[in-house]
Amino acid sequence: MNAHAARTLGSARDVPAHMRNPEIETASRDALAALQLSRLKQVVRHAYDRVAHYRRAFDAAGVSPAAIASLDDVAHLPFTTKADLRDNYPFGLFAVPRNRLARLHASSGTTGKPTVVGYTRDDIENWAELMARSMACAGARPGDVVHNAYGYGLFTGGLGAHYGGERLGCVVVPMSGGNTEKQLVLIRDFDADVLCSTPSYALNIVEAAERDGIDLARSRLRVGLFGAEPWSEAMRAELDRRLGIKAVDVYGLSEIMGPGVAVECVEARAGLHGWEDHFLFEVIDPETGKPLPFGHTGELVITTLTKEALPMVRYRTRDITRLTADRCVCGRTHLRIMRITGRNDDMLIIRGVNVYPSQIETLLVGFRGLAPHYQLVVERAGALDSLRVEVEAADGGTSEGDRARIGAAVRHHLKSAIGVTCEVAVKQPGEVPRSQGKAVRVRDLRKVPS
Ligand code: DLL
Repeated sequence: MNAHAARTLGSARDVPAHMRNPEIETASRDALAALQLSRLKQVVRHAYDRVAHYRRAFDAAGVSPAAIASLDDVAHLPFTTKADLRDNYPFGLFAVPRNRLARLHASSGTTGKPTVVGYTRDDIENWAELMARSMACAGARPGDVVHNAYGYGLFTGGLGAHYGGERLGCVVVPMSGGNTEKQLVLIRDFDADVLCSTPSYALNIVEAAERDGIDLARSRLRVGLFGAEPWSEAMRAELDRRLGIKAVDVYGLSEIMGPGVAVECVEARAGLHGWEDHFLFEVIDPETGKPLPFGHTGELVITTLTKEALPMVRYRTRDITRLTADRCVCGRTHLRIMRITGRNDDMLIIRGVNVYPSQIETLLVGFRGLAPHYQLVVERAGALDSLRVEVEAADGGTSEGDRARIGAAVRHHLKSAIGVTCEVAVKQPGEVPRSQGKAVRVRDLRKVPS
C-alpha cells in the first residue's frame, strides 16, 4: 500500500489486508467528495462536448458544464432514461468513435429494441478492477476457485464476474447458466470456493444437489456472490444454510457498467457499498424528481464519473432503495445502498396496496410446509387487479387437505403482514417454474389481449 496516498486520502490505519484498494476504500468522506467533484466536472464536460443528446438536453435545461461548482449542482442536470438509450439506438449516446470501442453488451428488455452499451479498453479495465474489488469485499480471495454461473454473452453478468475474478487472482470456471447437473459435478470436482449466480438460480442448483443426495453445505463453497435480481433476507438465510456459505448481495446494471457497481461486505452484509470513486449516487422522489436526503426511500439515480465510451449523467435506474453513509464495521467509508426492494416498474398495485414481489418473498421463503419457489400472477377482474400467489408444497408432498390449510395460512399471513388480499394456490413439488438466470416472479395476465 502506498502510505503517502493513504495519509492524503484519509485514514488507512489498521485496514484489513483483504481490501483491494485500502487507500480508496477507506478514504475520508471529504476526500471522496473532492475526488467526485473533479471527476463530475470532467464527465459532464465530456458528455456535453461529445454527445449531441446531452448537448441538447443540457441546453434545453439551461445548464452548462461550467456551472458545476459543487456536488449539489448535479441536481440541475437533466436525467437520462432508458428511453433515451432506445431513442439513440444503437450508438447515439456513445462519446467515443467506433474505433475506440473494445466491447459491446446489450440487454434484451421486455419490449422493442435492446439497449446497447459500449466500453473502451480503459472502461473494461475499470470494470475488471471494480469487480475484483467487489469480490474481495464479498470475501473472495486470490487463489479461490470461482464457479461462475452468470450467463455469458450479451448479458454483463458472465463476463463481468469473469474479468473480476481473474483480476483478483482467482481461478475462474466459466460455466455460464443452465445445465444444472453439470454445474453440480464441476462445483464438486473443481472444489469451488465461490459461487457466482443469480440467487434464484443458486436455489435451483442446491435443490438439484439435494435431489441427487449431494450436500453442498459440505463442499468447499464459502461465499456466494448473488445479484442481478431482487431477493430477500429470507432467501439469504435459506441460501446460507443450504449451501453452507455466506451469501452476499452484488448490484449493477449494464447501462452504468454491469455487476460491481455496489456490493455488500462480508463482515456486515447490511447494505451494499457503492463505489463512490467511480459513481455518484442519488436517491430521488420518483414523482417529483427532487433529490431526497440519505435515509429516505426513493429511486436510485447514478452518474458515472469515469466512463469514457458511455458516460451516463443522472441515469434513472428505476430501482427503489435508500442510502446511508453510516460507519460500517468493515472500515470502508463508501456509502451503502440498502437492499433493492424492487423496480418502479415491478411494483404491483393490488386493491390500492403497493407491493413489490420481494416483500411477498420475505413472507413466503421459510414458511412451514412450503418450498422457496413462487410466482405472482396478476389478473384483471372487472376494474380491479387481483393477485394469485402460486407457491409450492415442500418436498415429500402433502395431501390436498394439507395444501388447502397451508394456502389459507399463507393468505392470512400476507393479509396481516402487508395488507394485500390475494388468492393462494399451493402447487405440487416441482410445479413452479425454476430459474436459469433472472427469475420471472410476475406473470402479468392483464396485458394479454382477450
Ligand atoms: O443484472 C448486472 C448484474 C449481473 C448485477 C450480475 C449483479 C450480478 P442488467 O441485466 O442490466 O444488469 O439488469 C440491471 O437488475 O437495474 C436491477 O433492477 C436488477 N438488479 C441487479 N442487481 C440487483 C440486486 C445486471 N443485487 C437490473 N438486487 C437493475 C436487486 C438487482 N436488483
